[in-house]
Amino acid sequence: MTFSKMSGRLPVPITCVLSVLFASPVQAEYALHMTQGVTSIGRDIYGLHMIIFWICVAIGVVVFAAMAWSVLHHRKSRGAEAANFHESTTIEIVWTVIPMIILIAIAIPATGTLLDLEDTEFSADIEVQVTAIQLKWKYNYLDEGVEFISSLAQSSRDVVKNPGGNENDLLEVDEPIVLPINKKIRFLFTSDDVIHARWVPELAVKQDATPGFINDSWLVVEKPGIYRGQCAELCGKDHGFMPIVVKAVSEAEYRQWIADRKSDAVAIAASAE
Ligand SMILES: [Cu+2]
Repeated sequence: MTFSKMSGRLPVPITCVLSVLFASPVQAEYALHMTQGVTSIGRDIYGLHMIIFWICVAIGVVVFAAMAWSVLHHRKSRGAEAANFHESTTIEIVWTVIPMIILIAIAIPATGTLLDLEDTEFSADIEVQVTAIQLKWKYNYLDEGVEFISSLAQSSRDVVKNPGGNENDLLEVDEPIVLPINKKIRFLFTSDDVIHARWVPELAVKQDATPGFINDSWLVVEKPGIYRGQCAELCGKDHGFMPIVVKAVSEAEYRQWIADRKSDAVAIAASAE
């Protein structure tokens, strides 16, 4: 039976809800679920999220089923009378032990993922210092001596006057950060002015960039592509104009990009003399 045939027999409000839930174009537009991303850490966080989500669903089902059953079977019209008791040791033990078991079941995988997030061995292949500046991102490849500033692209600035038309409106930068895939990259975050936060959903970990402090995170990008993010901390009047574009490429392309950057820097220095 098709949905349209089936929905013809259902009350209007139910049809409306079913249409929203099952209409595929609508599902495609409403990407409400978190992304698995393209990093191992992203997948771990997604897995953790799903474990906790299903534990919450199970708790919700049990609690609401018990409530519904109690309301139906012990309603006043059936002549039910409320029990009157105090200090039941059994109940107190049950409602202490069950949540404890649930919390331990959540804490074990959560601690594992949290420990994974901390790069305690500092064994990165590449280290990049990321400095937030209202309203730009400065990247410094510490082992390469390559440093540059990435800010909102002119095409995105023009969009402010003439909005619409491009799905990446306000999400383009003049100089994207380039990273090789399958390499362990360690980021060191700080800020030159106020607190910013760096968040590229597909690269999973969100980190604050705080003046006077260094926060760090690490990742291994597993898939080449362009990944977009934004400053995720209200950092000033134009906070919404501080996008991030990450270009993940093969190692050979990354090496070539680093070499080009270095020779550009040499050429600029020579022309300034
Ligand atoms: Cu910011």
